[in-house]
Amino acid sequence: MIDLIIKNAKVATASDLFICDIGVDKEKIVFLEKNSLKEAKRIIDAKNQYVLPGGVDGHCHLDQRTKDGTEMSDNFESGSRSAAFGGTTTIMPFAIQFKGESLRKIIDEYHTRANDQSYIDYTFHPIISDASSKVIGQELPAMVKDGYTHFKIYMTYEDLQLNDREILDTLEAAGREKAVVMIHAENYECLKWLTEKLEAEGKTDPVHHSDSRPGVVESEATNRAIALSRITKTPILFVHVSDREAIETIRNAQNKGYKIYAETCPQYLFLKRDDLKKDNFEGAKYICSPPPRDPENQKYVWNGIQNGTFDILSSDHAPFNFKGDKGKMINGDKTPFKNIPNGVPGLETRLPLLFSEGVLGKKISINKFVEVTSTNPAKIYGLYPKKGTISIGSDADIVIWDTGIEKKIKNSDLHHDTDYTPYEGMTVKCWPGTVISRGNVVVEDGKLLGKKGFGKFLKSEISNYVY
Ligand code: DUC
Ligand code: ZN
Ligand code: ZN
Repeated sequence: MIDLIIKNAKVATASDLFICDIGVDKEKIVFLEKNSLKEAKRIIDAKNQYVLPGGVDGHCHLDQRTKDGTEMSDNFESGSRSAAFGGTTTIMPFAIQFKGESLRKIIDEYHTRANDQSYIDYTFHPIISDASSKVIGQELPAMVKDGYTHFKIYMTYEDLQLNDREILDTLEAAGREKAVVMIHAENYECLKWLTEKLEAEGKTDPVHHSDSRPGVVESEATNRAIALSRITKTPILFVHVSDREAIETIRNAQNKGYKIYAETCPQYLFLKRDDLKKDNFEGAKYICSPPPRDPENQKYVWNGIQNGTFDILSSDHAPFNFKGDKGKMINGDKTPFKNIPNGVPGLETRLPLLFSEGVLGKKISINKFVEVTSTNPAKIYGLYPKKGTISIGSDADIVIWDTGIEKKIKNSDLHHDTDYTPYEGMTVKCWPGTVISRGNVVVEDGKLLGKKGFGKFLKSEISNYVY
């Protein structure tokens, strides 16, 4: 007898929508059949609700080392727990390299942070901030061979940024090794210059974070990174794209046939610049980079999802507590914006927000939802078809969604360890009811049934996107 059958499932993949029963045995999907007469140790009736592949969150930060005295408020345990409650069954956080460090060392160190902690499966993206010839020439090829086939580089942040020449060297090596390069595109010199001007005028409140990083800071770097990608003939993937001009620049390059991929995040669909103006330092809760833009800009982000400019929608969960001296208030409630840690939490709310406003709000199809939140990140980061779809032989990572409900998002109901959500008070019309990871029920009826440490590290294959 097999382990589980989910009956009467309205299954959506990135390409299809059909009603069937799903058979699960030994962590895998073993059949998709209409009105199956087979027996199983457990039967769950999905009652014709949507049954989707578990979400794959291609970009989140957990227990990431910092250099400024701040501390992330979520680690692998709390982050993976809240991801599971939000319908995500695979996460991809970042192993950060600071200058002078070996990639091998930082990957090993990050494994010790993750080991036996996660409720769901995970892989890592290394961050390369030291593009020395040893790192690029020896460590990067070894890393790719070991199953870390995707990494991130930065065009900003004092400690992390690579200059154009270093980016060229890194892209050339990535192209040779067939690694996916994720790029944080903001022009560091421009935002530093703007920051100094704002400080000289005494403008250090949270909202001025947004003034230090106007859209052109992002679109200039985007345009330049595309040029560097063309020169080295290496595909690139822009992460957390927010600005309309940057979106147009990416779209133009894609239309010309360049292999340019892009990710956006809920903060650019649901948050806005004015949120950073909130009183009592509350604006700091919304500081992330790039910053939330104006409501008009949100239409361009939706359109970029609709027309395929964006391949992926990730959370970019970058959690810092609002209160206390390790997070947003590292220097009290007058901390100048320059010193406020960047990032917003969002692992648990990513899928309900997009499903509710996107699918139920008729902005995108259910197939597009699955594509950008599960299938494409699995494909781009070399985990497909093990992850990212409902098909025979795939891991049984499955979410049964409740729709026809109304739920107000409240931080007190979420399962991360962060003391706020920027989406407090927003109403969604769906929520994951049952969340299954490799055939094991992790969350059911609002209860955590999964086990810490069940989640395993996933080695990535070379992505088809960088052929
Ligand atoms: N970049 C990220 O990827 N996440 C949070 C903040 C940032 O600058
Ligand atoms: Zn970034
Ligand atoms: Zn990020």
